[in-house]
Amino acid sequence: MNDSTLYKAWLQDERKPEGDPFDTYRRLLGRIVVKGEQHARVLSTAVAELINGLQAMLGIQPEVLNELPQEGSCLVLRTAAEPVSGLAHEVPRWDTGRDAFALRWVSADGTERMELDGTSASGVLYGVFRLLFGISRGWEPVRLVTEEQPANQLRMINQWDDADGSIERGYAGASIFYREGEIVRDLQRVRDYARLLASVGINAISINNVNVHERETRWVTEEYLPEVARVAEVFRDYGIALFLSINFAAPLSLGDLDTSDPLDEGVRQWWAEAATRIYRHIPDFGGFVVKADSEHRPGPFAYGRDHADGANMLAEAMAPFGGLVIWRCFVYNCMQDWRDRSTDRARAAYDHFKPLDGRFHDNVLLQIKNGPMDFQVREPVSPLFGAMQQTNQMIEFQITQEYTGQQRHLCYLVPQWKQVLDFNTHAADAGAEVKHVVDGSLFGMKYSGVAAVSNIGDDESWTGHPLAQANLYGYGRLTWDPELSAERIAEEWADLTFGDHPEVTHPIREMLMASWSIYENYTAPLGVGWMVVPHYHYGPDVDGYEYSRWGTYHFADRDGMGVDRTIAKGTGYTSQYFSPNKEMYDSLEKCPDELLLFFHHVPYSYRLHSGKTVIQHIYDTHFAGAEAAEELMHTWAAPALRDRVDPRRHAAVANRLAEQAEHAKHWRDVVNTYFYRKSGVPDERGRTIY
Ligand code: GCV
Repeated sequence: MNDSTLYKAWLQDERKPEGDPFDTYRRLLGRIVVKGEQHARVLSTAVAELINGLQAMLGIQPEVLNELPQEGSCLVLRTAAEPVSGLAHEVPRWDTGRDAFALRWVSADGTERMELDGTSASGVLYGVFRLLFGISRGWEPVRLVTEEQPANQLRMINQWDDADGSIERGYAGASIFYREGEIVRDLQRVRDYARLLASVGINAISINNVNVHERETRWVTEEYLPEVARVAEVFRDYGIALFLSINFAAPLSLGDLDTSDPLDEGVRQWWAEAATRIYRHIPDFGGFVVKADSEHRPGPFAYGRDHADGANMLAEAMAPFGGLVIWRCFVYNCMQDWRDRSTDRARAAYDHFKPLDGRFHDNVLLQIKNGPMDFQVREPVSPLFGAMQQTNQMIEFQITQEYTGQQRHLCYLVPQWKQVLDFNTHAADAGAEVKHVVDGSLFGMKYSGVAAVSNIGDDESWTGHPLAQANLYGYGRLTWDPELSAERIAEEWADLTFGDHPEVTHPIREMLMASWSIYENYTAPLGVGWMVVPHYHYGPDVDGYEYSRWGTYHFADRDGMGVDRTIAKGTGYTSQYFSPNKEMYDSLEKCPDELLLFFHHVPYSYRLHSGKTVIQHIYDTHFAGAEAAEELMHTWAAPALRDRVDPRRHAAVANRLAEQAEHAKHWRDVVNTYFYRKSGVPDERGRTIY
C-alpha cells in the first residue's frame, strides 16, 4: 500500500529526470548541515524526511554535517537558538510560539547555499516540507525563497473515531486508530497520517469522537493511558500535540463518584488527579475537547451549573500542566417540538454562550462551528464570532463531507471556508473578519485557532474519493495562511498529487473550483439547508426533517417557503449580528440571494436579485447542477487527462463521478417535483418535472 499513488496522496516523491532545476538541487543538497537541539525528535524527523525525500526525488544520499564546510554548496538547517558562524543571514525573529521558518538561497563568491531557519524544530520541519514541495513541482531554487509564520496558533484536526473502529460521519473506511475496542498495535498508518498532517502545518489532533462512549471514557485511566501515550509519541515526532475528547460525566460513569457536579469538591479532585495521571504518561499532552449538554451528552446542566462552571473546573485541573480545555458551542435543543415556531436552533449557541463572555478561565477555548446550524452546504457565519470579546475562541470546520456528498460527490470546500474566514463580523472598525477573531489578533486572545473534523479512514486513498484529499490538504494550507486563494491551493494540491502536467492539473483545478456550487445547485436551495435523508444525511428527502425534533425546517407550503428569522416578525436571530450585517440579513431587499431562505419566508413568486422567481431559481439550478455533475464525469474521461493519470487513480475517481452524476439527477428530480407539486407553478422552460 505504501507505494500506491492513492496512498501517497500529495507526498508522491516521484523520481525527477536529469537536467535543471533538479541537477542544481543535486549539487546544492548533497550536504546538509544540521544545527539545533540535537536530541529534538522533531528535528530528527525533519532531517529524516528531507533525506528520504531527496533520495526518492533526486536519487542522492546527502551527507549530514555538524559544521559549515569550508567551501562548496550545502543546505543549512537550524533552529533559532543556534548561531552558525559564517552565515550571512540573521535568524528571523518572529513570534517564537508560532513555528515560523525562512528559506533562503545564497549565491556569492562562487558558493551556492540554501539556508533553512526555523524558530523551532517544527518550523524547520515545515520548511523541509516546503522545500520538498518546491522540488516536487520543479521550481527553481530562487522561487523557494520565503519567510513564513502560520497565521493561527492552533491548527487542529478532530477525529470522530470510536473505539470499535467505526467513525461517526466517516466516509473512507474504518478507523486507523482503533479496532474492536482497542488502540491498534501497529501504528505505521497513524505515523503516515501524522506525516501528511505535518506536511501542511497541522500541530494538534484530538484522537477520539466528541461523543465519548463507555470504552473511550476509559482513555484517561491508568489502564489505557500507556496505550494513548503510544499514539502521542507518534504525533510528537511530527510536532503534533495530542488531545482527548472526554466524557464530562467520567467520574460518575467510571463508578468512582456518585456525581459529576463541577462544583463538587470530590469531582474537582477527581479531575485534578486525572490530569496528573495523564501528564505523567504524556508530558506534552495538549488538553481536552468537550461536547457537553449537547445532543444528550452529559454536562453541567444536570447540576444546575452552566458551561463556564463546567469548563473552568476542567481548566483548573489542566492549568498546572499548561493543558487546554476546548469546549464546544454546539449546544441547542435537540428535542424541539416542530409545532413551536418561537424556538430557533440557529439562535442557540449565541443565546447560551454570549452571556458567559468573560467568565471562562484563560486556558479555556470555545470551539464554534462555522455556521449556526451544522455544516450545511450554505449557512451564514455563526454570530458568536466577534460577539465574545473576552473569551478564547476557535472555529470548527468539517472536512468530512457529512452534508456535502459524503465523499461520493466531489465538493471542494476550501472556497466555502474562505468565505467564512473573510466574513467581516463588524465587531470592530477594522480587522474584524472571522480570520482575525480566530488568529487571536482582533481581541488579543491568549489562545485561538482553527479545528476541523477529519475526512480520513483506512481506505487506500485515505479519503474514499481521491479528489477529497484536496480538502484535507486545503484545510491545512488555509489554516496556515488564510490569505491563500482557493485556486492556488487547488493548483498546488493537483501539482503535488498528479505531477506537473497542465493537461491534467488544469482540468482538475477547474473541477475542484466548480464543485461546491454544482453540489449546492442540485441540493437544498438558497441557504435553507437540510432536505437530506434523516440520520444518514446522504440523498434527498425534502420533508425528512420537517416534522422532527431537530429544529431544522423549511416551512414550505403551497404559497412559499423559508424561515423567518427577522426581528419584527420572525425568531429575531438576525439581531445577533453586528450592524450592518444585522440590517443586511433582516431586510428582504438587502439579504443576499444565496441566504434568502435561511432568513426569510417568501412566496415562490418572490423575485431574487438575479431577476428570477424563487421557484424558477429552484428549477433552473437543479437542472443546471445535474448537468454540470455529468460534465465533471466527461471532463475526467477526456483522453488528454485519462492517458496521463495512472489507471487505478483514474478509475477510482471515474467511479465516484459516475455515481455523483446519477445521484445528482435523483436530487434534481426529487427537489423539483416536490416544489412543483407544492406550488403548482410550471417550469417556464417546460422541462420534465414529475
Ligand atoms: C459527533 C452533527 C453530526 C453528529 C455530530 C454532531 C457534533 O449533529 O450529525 O454526528 O456528532 O454534529 O458536531 O457534535
